[in-house]
Amino acid sequence: MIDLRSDTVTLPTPAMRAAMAAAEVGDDVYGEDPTVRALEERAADLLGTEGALFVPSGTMGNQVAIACHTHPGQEVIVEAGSHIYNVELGTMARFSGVQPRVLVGERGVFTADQVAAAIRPDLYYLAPTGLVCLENTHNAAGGRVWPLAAAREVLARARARGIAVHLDGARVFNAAVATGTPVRELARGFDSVMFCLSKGLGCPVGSVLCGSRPFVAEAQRVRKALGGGMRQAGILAAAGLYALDHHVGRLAEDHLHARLLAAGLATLPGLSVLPPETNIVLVTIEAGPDAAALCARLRARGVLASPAGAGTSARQVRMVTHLGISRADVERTVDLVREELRAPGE
Ligand code: TLP
Repeated sequence: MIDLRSDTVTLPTPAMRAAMAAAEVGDDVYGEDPTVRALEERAADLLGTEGALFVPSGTMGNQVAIACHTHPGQEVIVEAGSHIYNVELGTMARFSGVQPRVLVGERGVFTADQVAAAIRPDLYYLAPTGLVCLENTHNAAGGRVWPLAAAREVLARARARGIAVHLDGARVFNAAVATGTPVRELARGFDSVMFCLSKGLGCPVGSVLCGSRPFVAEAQRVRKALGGGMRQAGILAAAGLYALDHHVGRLAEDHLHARLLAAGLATLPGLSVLPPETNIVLVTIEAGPDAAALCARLRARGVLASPAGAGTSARQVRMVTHLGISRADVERTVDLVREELRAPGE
């Protein structure tokens, strides 16, 4: 199977498994796992923050951050297509008692003026703005990189109003590699940054939440409250350390494969393809089968892809490149899509 549904489907390589098997471990709830500690130190160093916390998933990292930065009854400014708003089960309402304030960005990117206009004035009958969230790269916008200047304007405007800003950086390493910008530059100024190890970096499990020392201390309490205290987690953290050593630079290959895939698909009649900035290709089927039908036909031929919008889009298909996808896989996928777009029997 050529699995393009997500970069979450990557399997640990033999070398990563060897690093996991060799990991020195201890009970991390007692703070005694040296490999977890090493990963957290490494992450904090890379992101330029005082501390970091290993969490089981990106969703938990985002939601722990929201719980730490806000109080019940506040609002959180999010982008309309963001993962936090669309694909995290309304958890900010369930666990933090806050409501989203939704801004419609231009392909995932909103402006500092939009943020300034959405921040509530200090009137006792309004829900105070507690947090602003950005997503880099923006998943639903096809792995779009947040322009650094635009992010910095948002950060400055929020800071001027005393409001914290969290970065959902599930794929921030893709953004760093695509733009040649050190990840600490992309993280600078944020009050917290979550990045995922279990996406393009190829780990089986795990994300890291980075921020100041007091933020990480509170995040550790919230993680435990949510059941995210893990014991001999060094076995997972070892995969993270391995990935940070060996799987960051190679993301450029995934980006090249995404561009090749997009270019190949764009030549096919009936398709329009958003030129990818990183590893996510969004294909709109202007004429032909709908997204679910095309994905079903491709599955029967050995290619897995999903309707976009976490399965909600009727005419858009998402294909994600990752370390399990070769150039030959990309070429075969283009050939199979060409064949399957034709009506049966044609
Ligand atoms: N994204 C998954 C699905 O949930 C859509 C994927 O296949 O792309 N932030 C962003 C930007 C994400 O894309 C994701 C996962 C998360 C957070 C959540 O990470 P996990 O799945 O580890 O909870």
